[in-house]
Amino acid sequence: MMLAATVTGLKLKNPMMLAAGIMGTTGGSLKRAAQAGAGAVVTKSIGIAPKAGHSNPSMVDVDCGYLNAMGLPNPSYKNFQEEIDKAKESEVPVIASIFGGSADEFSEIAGALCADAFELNVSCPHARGYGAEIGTDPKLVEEITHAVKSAVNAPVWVKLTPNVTDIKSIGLAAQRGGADAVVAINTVRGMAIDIESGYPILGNKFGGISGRAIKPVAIKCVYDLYEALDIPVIGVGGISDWKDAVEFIMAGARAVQIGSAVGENIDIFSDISSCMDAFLTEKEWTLDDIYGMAHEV
Ligand code: RRO
Repeated sequence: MMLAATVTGLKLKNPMMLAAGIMGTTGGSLKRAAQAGAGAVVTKSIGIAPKAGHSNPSMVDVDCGYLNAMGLPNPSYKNFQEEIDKAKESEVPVIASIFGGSADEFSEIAGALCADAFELNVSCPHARGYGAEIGTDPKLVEEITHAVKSAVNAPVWVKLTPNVTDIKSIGLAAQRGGADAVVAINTVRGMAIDIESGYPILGNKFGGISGRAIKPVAIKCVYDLYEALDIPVIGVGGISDWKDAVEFIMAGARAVQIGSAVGENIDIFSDISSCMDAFLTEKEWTLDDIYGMAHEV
């Protein structure tokens, strides 16, 4: 296979990673995704203190994807290093997704964890004081990125929200703060209502959409960020087969992450790898050839 890729210095056997939030709470499940062929795995977002999350229902199947408002459930960084270490047994890079309410919280968590890279979650669409409430403010994004860069000796990725007018300005803020890459996109704000009762379905009333429905939104964000930034873009949002992954790379993604579709088929990583490899061989293209190809026209 000719799919090896280097992303912010991390060597990946293929550019398909497990996205944050899916199977990412235990070392065992992260290891399972790695064994299924993921080139790297990202943990569930981890914070300062243990958190139960929003009340149920916290996830619902909607047309073309899922709507979730999990509410950042996590065991806290103080109880998480052993899960990262267990995931490391799989010998693929393990990226710690972290969230906080301030630059100090982000750097406390990152400084205490040992991981191959950190993904800063400044993009959860439904968490008061966290996520997108921070990630829509370029000054805060720059400050947090800079603080984490000073606290760790590992690549720092910043995961962006699409729920903004201009994602490029947030990407540029991450770049100014010293980010090694940006990850685009987190879920798109959404809502569903039960027509029998007239009530919002989610316990939190609204949440974030993932899955097929958001792929074109993500492709446009990746395309715009590729043009605006000097650092690599990692694409995520609605990838469900190898053609989607190729499309993201052509839009300008150095690597991609897969979340919702893993729930239906854990073998998606190896399925995509073998089909992408066959496609590149048939076209006589390399990964580098298709990287950003859509910008050449
Ligand atoms: O836990 C969540 O509810 C959640 C997070 Br942290 C996130 O970043 N994105 C999302 O859709 N849900």
